[in-house]
Order: sequence, then structure tokens, then C-alpha cells
Amino acid sequence: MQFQDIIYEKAEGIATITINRPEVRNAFRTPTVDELIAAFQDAWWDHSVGVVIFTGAGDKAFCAGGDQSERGASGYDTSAAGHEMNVEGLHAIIRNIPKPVIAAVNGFAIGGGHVLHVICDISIASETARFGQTGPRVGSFDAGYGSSYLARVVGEKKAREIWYFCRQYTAQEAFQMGLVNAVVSADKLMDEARAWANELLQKSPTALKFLKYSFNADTAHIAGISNMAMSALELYYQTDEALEGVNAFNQRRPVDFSKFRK
Ligand code: S0N
Repeated sequence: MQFQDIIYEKAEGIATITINRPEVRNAFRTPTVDELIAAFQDAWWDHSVGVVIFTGAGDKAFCAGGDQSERGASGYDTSAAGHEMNVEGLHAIIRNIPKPVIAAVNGFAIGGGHVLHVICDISIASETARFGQTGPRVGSFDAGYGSSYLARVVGEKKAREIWYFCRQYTAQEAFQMGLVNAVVSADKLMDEARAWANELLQKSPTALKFLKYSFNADTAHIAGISNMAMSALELYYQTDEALEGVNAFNQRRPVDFSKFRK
């Protein structure tokens, strides 16, 4: 597969996958998700790869979630890929690839982009990184891994705060709540991520695989919740309420959900 929206590199046991849409804060569109899945699939089967580093291009963002300019009354644009956006498939492959995935969070990890780092095995953040969800502001939600698994990571109260209030959190705040494993200066981020990866490359790959699958097993039921959640999201995107959220974002105006209270 030829990659347009991502950069995929392999060297010395490490596969590095970079979302390369910095002009939209590395927001993903339907083909971006397909390319990410293809890169993770390659890293899965390539026996020279022991660890994957997942990051975003530029110094502003890791990923700002789904590309809101491609969202309309029937969800995300399907014309370029010929099918629905397969975010669920991307979540599944990050969870199931039998190798550790390290998120190198180089800026905003927001919305569906925040969910991506949450699912990774390890997150290393630059001091300039910002974390948060935006769903209830832009007419969206991830009621699968994005919420249930987040609650496992930071606890129920904090996860509810993160989703309900759509606030942004600094890298230090993320570290304090156990959302990231380490914080380093922006210029050291990739070196630090590679240092963690190199440490993992010295460990038994089979032991790491079984440990990853063992950790996953405890939250494996969320895959079922995710099936329901992503199906519900497709229906929700068709509502006037969800459209008010995305239109307000794209038109740079305040959002008004008042008429949708029931
Ligand atoms: C990332 C934010 C905080 C950056 O703010 P900042 O630095 O002030 O920059 P902006 O001026 O806002 O943005 C710079 C340029 O980038 C464009 N842009 C930014 N984010 C997006 C985006 N997501 N889609 C399209 N364009 C984006 C801006 O428009 C601007 O362009 P120019 O320069 O031309 O004006 C801030 O930008 C922000 O809050 N972005 C929106 C983030 C967002 O709401 N993401 C989607 C949220 N979704 C969910 O929370 C849940 C849904 C979910 O997880 C999911 C599940 C399945 C499928 C998809 C999704 C999904 O993520 O939607």
C-alpha cells in the first residue's frame, strides 16, 4: 500500500508510524485510518520488528481525532476509501498486535486522537502535549475503549470529568493522573521513546506478548461495548443534535445544544 497520510519507517527493531496531516493537527480521515491499520498489520507480521512507536508529524499535535471537515449527516466521508471509517479496526489492531506500542505524544492528543494514545501500551509525552476529549462539544462520543478503558486507566471520577467537561490537561497533569508514563522536553521526545523501545527490545518477545494479552484479557469485554458504541455513533451522527456540534466547530461559532434537552 502506498501511504499518503502517514509515514511508516522501520529501523533496528522499531517500526515508527507517524500521522502526517499537521495542517489539521493530524486529524484522521477515512483513508488515514486504513493506512494506519495497514502499517500496524505490517509491523505485526515483520519478524524484525519488536516495538512500534506511534506519533504525529510536526510539533503541534499527536492527533486531533476525526477530521471534522469530512463529517456530515451520514458520518465521515466514505468516497475516498469506499467504506465507513474503520476506527474500531484501528483500536483492535493497536490492542491485538503482539508487540508493545509506545505513543510518543508530541502535542495535542484530543478527541479520537486522545483515545488512540490511551489504547497504546505506553505513553511518553512532551512537556508541550495537551490531552482531552471534545465529544460532547462537537457532537460525538467514543463509548467503547475511549470511555470504558479510560476509566480503567485514570479511574471513574476522572474519566467522567475528562469526557463531560471537555477540558484540556497538561502533560504534568496527565502524568499525575497515570495517563502517561513519562514527560520529557519536546526536543527529547523521540529519543526517549526510542530509549524505552530499545529497553523492550532486550526483553523476551514471547513474554511481552503473553503479558500484553493477559493485560488485554481483563478488559476484552470492551470490544463488545465498542461494537455497540460505534454503531450507536453512526446513528447519532445523523441527528440534528450531532450536526449542531460539528457545524459549530467548522463555522467557528459557539455551540447551542439547548433545544435538544429532553
Ligand atoms: C486540536 C485543537 C485543540 C487545536 O487547537 P488550536 O491549536 O487552537 O488549533 P486550531 O486553530 O483549532 O486548529 C488548527 C487547524 O487545524 C484544524 N483542525 C484541528 N482539529 C481538527 C479536526 N479534528 N478536524 C479537522 N480540522 C481540524 C482547524 O480547523 C484549523 O484549521 P485552519 O487553520 O484551516 O483554520 C482544536 O483544533 C480542536 O479541538 N479540534 C477538534 C478536535 C475534535 O473535536 N476531534 C474529534 C472528536 N471526536 C471525539 O471526541 C469522539 C469520537 C471519536 O473518538 C471517534 C470515533 C470514531 C470515529 C471518529 C472519531 C472522532 O475522533 O471523531
